[in-house]
Amino acid sequence: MSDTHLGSRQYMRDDRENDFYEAFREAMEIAIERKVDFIVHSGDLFDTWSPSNRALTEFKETALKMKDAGIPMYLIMGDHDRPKRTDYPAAKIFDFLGITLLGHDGVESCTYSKDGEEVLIVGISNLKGSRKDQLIEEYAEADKLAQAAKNSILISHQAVTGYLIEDACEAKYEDLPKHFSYLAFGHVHDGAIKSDSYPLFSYAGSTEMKSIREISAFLKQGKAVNLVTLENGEAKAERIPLTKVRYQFLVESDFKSYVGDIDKVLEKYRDRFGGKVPLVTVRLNGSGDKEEVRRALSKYQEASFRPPEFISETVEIESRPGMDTASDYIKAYFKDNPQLAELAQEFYRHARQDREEAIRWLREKLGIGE
Ligand SMILES: [Mn+2]
Repeated sequence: MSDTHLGSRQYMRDDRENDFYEAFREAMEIAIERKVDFIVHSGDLFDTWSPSNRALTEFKETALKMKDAGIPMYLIMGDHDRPKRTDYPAAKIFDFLGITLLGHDGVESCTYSKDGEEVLIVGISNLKGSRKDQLIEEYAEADKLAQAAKNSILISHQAVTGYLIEDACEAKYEDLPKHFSYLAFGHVHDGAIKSDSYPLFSYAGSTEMKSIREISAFLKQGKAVNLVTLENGEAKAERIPLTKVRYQFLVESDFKSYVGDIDKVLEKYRDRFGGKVPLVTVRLNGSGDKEEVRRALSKYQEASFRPPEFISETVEIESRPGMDTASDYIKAYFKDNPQLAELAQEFYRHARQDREEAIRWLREKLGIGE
């Protein structure tokens, strides 16, 4: 499994925080039910390198159950949960519960053995920024280790060509090690599996939707974990669907047709909601009565809605005496949405310090991105 992002509060909603815990618990229940020998987690266990006490506690409770079931977990850090500078990784706190964190500074390996069978598990935690150039060397070193083992797994958290837009990729698919039985990757949230060539390669994918961009793949293939069987150096995987993921929709429409468009998607997927109220983002083009839209959305029983987004409309700002700071103009621009004005101001403050950090902060706040 991968990218569980415990502690994520998408759109700053309580229900979304719970959804991530629930999806994680379901993944673990599958592991117990299917009597797996061990779990491989490919990074972004937590949503940040400094998780909330709630997120840590949720993880501890599940890890205790896994310990009772005799199922250890091997994992690496993703880009989200690798600590800055000198702090320790959060997952390392739980080593006494059978949690093994691999590859802090590069390739690290350990062996799982049971009934005379051995599996070499090699992990490389996420390498980015200046560390990225190290990646090819680390993969080469990992491949050397794999040559000497019959059954082997590589855990890595990077973007590989063919699975994300070219610009965002950190490694070429062709450059991945070839001697492993299974390449268990994390980072790309839309699950994918490539079983027509050796080694078996997979992005298990996130267990819940972290970004609005994951909606379309989710509607096609759902979210899942991989149940992997290793035998004589060959790996086979079965995708086991997660049934508790909350349905989300993005309805892009206009003031005339949005009600019909919302009804259409709800109708189409209604029998799959599984007891969880779906969450809908409505994005409207053109201009019209916004209050009327908010009223119409609040009448739905069957779905909950994020505040609607109104796009491509002209905003006129009236210039008044005394308006001299950027903050005054931001407030004037967002005059009918003080919440958005506050967000914009906060973003502006961050951006003045450090542009990259500001974008990261904003993505986090809005729940966008991997
Ligand atoms: Mn992730």
